[in-house]
Amino acid sequence: MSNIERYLRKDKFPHIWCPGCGNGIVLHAFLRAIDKLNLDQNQVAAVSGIGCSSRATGYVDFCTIHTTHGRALAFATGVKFAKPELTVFVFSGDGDSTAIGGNHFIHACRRNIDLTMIIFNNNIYGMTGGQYSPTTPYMKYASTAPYGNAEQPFNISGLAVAAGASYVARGTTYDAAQLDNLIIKGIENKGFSLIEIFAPCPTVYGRKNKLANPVDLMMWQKELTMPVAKWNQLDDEEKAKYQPTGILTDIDKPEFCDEYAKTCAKAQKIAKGELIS
Ligand SMILES: Cc1ncc(C[n+]2csc(CCOP(=O)(O)OP(=O)(O)O)c2C)c(N)n1
Ligand code: SF4
Repeated sequence: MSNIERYLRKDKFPHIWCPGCGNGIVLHAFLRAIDKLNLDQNQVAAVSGIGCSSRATGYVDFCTIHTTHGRALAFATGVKFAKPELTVFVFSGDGDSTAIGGNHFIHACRRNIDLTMIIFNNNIYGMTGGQYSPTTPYMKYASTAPYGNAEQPFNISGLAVAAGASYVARGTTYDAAQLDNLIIKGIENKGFSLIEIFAPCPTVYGRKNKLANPVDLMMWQKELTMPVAKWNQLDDEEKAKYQPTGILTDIDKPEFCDEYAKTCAKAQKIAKGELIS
């Protein structure tokens, strides 16, 4: 049995993902990262919402919860608070995390709670038949945008940086080898870590946008992205054409569970008369 196979719940296979879907590439990178860090399976928790990508929690042999649409971060916050010793992951789609779950997302970033969130960004609601999501690019097609999407998309990583996450990285399934390191660095960060991964959906997004061949979607990722060091050299007009990849933010910042524990200790001292507020 390979190192990776021991993390899989084989009785849950075959999985639901379509041929050419990027979700398996992301999950494989996640498992390689766990394996490289040699994390104890019983000390790892993975929490997901609802969507094709969120099915990932069913396939991995950790402490897992498949929760409700958009609410994975709320459950994960509870898990981390109750069991701070666990390494807690959140798997989420672009719809799950930035549409119905958008408010949880910005506040988890702001609090800097020690969770590692992986967003599988496929620019669409895959599971429910291709409604446009907050990351569907302008004028791309979706089942709810048959004449093109008139909305401007979120830049998820940019949103996380602005909202206060201490570690933010972006990668693609085209450059799968880079993902392990981006995820490892996120696990090592004590605070909220977001790894946004462009993961193609050939069946829904691709089919509606003349990119049904998974290789075409990979080439789209390649053309759309650029390593952040190279991107930083561009002028603003050129920057707008590309999405930087790699580590976008990595800062030291107080972590929420630690700060909350300190506040509780202070409150207890005040209650016992050992401290005046
Ligand atoms: C409260 C609620 N509203 C709507 C749905 C229907 N629903 C299930 S998955 C989904 C969208 C998933 O899209 P995304 O998060 O981008 O994940 P993907 O399937 O693309 O991986 C929706 C709207 C639901 N399950 N629960
Ligand atoms: S519908 Fe799209 S996101 Fe869902 S499994 Fe198929 S290819 Fe992947």
